[in-house]
Amino acid sequence: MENLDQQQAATLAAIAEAGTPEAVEAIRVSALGKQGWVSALLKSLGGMTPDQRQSEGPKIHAAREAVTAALADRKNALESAALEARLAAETVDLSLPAPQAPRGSVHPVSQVMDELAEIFADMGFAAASGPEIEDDWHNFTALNMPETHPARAMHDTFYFPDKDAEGRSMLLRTHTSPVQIRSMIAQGAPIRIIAPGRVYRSDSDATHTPMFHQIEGLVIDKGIHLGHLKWTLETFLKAFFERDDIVLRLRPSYFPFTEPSVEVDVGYTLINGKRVVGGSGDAENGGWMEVLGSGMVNRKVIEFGGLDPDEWQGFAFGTGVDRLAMLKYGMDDLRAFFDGDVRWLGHYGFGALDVPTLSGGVGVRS
Ligand code: 2NL
Repeated sequence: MENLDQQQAATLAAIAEAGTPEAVEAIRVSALGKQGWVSALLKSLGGMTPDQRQSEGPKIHAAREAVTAALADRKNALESAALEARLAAETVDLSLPAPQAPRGSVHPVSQVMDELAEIFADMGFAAASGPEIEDDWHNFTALNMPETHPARAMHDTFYFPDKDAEGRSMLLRTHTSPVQIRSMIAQGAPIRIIAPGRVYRSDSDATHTPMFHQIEGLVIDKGIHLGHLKWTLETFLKAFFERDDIVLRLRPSYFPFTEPSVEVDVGYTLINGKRVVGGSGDAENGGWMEVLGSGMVNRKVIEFGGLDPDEWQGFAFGTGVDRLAMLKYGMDDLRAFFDGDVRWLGHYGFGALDVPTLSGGVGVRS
């Protein structure tokens, strides 16, 4: 059995020296493999007398265990060393500056909608929204627009081919007024809301796009009169254009949903051939520009909203967000608003963090 001790010592020494997993595997085969010396010794037990077997068996088994354990230890050690080497080689330098990702910008229409929401929130108006696919009752009938009203024609409105379950014609809303009808019915009075959003009309030329953005406002309460309307719109326009010298001109007009109806003009001054909002439109170099339509809510509309017009009165107004944005930020082509040209957006867009606030300025640009 000297032979066994020698072979075991030689094998353990070889294992200790093995530098690669392949070398460890070769030693395993030479010792424990079918032709290996440990396997040969185990087989030799079969030809021994019981006495020999009793004295040699434990030694042979001990040798096998010692070799097996040494192989496993060496394999583990080599694997950890390989992992350490990889970790050392593959470190990431977190202090390196990351490549600059392209940054988007906030579209002027979104920016102006945010400004409007901020200004009106300060006056106690909540922002309301509703479906862009409407039925003709909410879009027309409830707004006192009879079956014969020209705006109902296919020529002006995008209709869907199928009617809804109640037999109503379905269409793309032509204004955000149905949102306010829905609010009246759902929440009752008093009401102070704005309804900003996309609206659709079958119209397309240099100054009209089939989809555009509108904002409407609705106040319903007791004892509301034209004075409240005038103060609200004047306060809004001063905050929006960020000027104290805003002068309004109210002209009588007609809308089916308001009575009386007023068109609101704002005075501007021509500076280097450009219209700058502010000052009386009657001054030299001045002029008037229509910016809003409004009026006292028609009694019939209050009734369609489920309220008693002898108890509740109100005013409403509406205007185009795209046009407001053009006026304030000096863009002169409406169609560029919907082209999605990133160069245009890069020039006219706003930073995502330039959130409009009354204290910081609603129209800040960093
Ligand atoms: C315009 C004029 C206007 C309204 C919208 C309205 C809504 C309800 C009741 C009564 Cl629910 N009125 N909205 C009133 C007057 C004018 O818009 O020139 N829009 C672009």
